[in-house]
Amino acid sequence: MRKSIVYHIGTMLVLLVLVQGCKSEKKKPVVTSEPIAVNYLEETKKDFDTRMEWWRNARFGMFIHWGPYAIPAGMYNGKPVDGIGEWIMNNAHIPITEYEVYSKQFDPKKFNADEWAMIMKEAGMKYVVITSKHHDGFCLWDSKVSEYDIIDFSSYKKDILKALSTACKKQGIKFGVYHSIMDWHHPDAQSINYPEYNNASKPGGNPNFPSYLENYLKPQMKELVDDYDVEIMWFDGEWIDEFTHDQGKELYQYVRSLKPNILINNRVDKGRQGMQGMNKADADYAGDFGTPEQEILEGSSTLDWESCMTMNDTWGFKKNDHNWKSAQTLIHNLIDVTAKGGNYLLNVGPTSEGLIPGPSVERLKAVGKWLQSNGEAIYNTEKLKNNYRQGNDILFTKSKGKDVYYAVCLTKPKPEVTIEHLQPQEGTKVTLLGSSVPLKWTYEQGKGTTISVSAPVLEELNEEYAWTFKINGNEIENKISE
Ligand code: H79
Repeated sequence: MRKSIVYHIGTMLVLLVLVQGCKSEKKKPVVTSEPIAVNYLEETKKDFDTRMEWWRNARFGMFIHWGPYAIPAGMYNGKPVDGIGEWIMNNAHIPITEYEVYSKQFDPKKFNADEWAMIMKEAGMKYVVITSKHHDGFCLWDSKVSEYDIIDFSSYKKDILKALSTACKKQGIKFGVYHSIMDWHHPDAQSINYPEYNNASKPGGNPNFPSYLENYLKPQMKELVDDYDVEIMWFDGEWIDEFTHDQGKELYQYVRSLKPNILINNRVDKGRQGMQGMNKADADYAGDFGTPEQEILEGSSTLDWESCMTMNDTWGFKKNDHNWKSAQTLIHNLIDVTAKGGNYLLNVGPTSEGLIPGPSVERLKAVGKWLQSNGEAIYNTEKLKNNYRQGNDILFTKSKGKDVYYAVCLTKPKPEVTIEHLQPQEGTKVTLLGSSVPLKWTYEQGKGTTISVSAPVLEELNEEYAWTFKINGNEIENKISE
């Protein structure tokens, strides 16, 4: 009986769909060969918020700088080369044909995409951005418009991006690529800013740059978006003279047209103000988020932003760079960025063999361990309306859409801690993340919430980096810290 009702309903639905189908078939406008132009720069705030949602909730991602520069690893002719490792071609003035020898040799036998994805996962990272192509021009996938790639040029001959994209998908990690607009290898892109790789006799830069954009860069965008599940297109090298604001807007439109819900950083256009990374206000620049580099915004921002940072002093691997930031610094940076409404894109520079350096892995494990108990103060959070911090030692975050607040202490809490900016709901329990023991608290108007931190609770937590109070309640509006 039931079956037949279901069957009949099913038949009716099919008929309805058919009838509807015919109706809409009749009404269809005349089809022309012109594509329907959508202006992706005129998105509603609601559509923008929807597109940005996963990224805003993710907070923490891995940046990977990897390419042939991992072979010299900061050394040239037996001497150390100053500066960031992936710039060695420029900094040591290495001729193209000589640099190509590294590219040929590139053969990372120990690369294991699943291991990398596991390192991200255990670190609590929710997305990754890897160099599909850095300024040196070498491509980590089998690009159909290039012979200068991992399959056609190097000894390795396996598609690195494909392996990583697949491995990340298995772990639920979103995949993004860093793609340099500046290209020191492509003859149509070598720039006047970099005379070693340019015919400096051409004023105004490389006259063939528009052809490079149309016939090389854009086809590469299509390959990456179509075949690698790219969710973030992270441009760089946009400052060269050849690249214009109009080309930036056009490139943005093009990449969005390939995948309307993709995210694109502000280096797709010319708006970025140096290393601070946010856009200038003098024009309508394309790009979904600002990109402070090696720094964190001074205060919070209502715009979307992501701080990218190294763990030592280089992006691409340098064998002599041992200047590692401590796990504590990395954790404090993540908290600081989160409280100010940003994301943290933390870099690793794998070796030429394909290994993420031990000191990086060690630190990422410590961050991951901290996030295991404190993650709810980071993921799916928003900044507070009035204050993101109290003094230098306490930072605030808030669960999205809930009256749940977090006060993260960067130093070990004293037996009594007063949180000036939060008021707990009556009768609510205040805890430290990682412990379920309720802590005694009192609230006094004008002073704030004083929490008694019991010594055994602290001891049992055995935390060394940052301590998070969780408070159901509300924000006190009259205190402005910045
Ligand atoms: O990929 C990594 C580096 O190789 C690349 N960006 C990160 C993510 C990079 N870092 N530093 N640089 C490139 C040096 C570029 C500096 C400058 Fe400029 C370019 C100085 C002047 C032009 C950036 C744009 C700062 C001011 C304008």
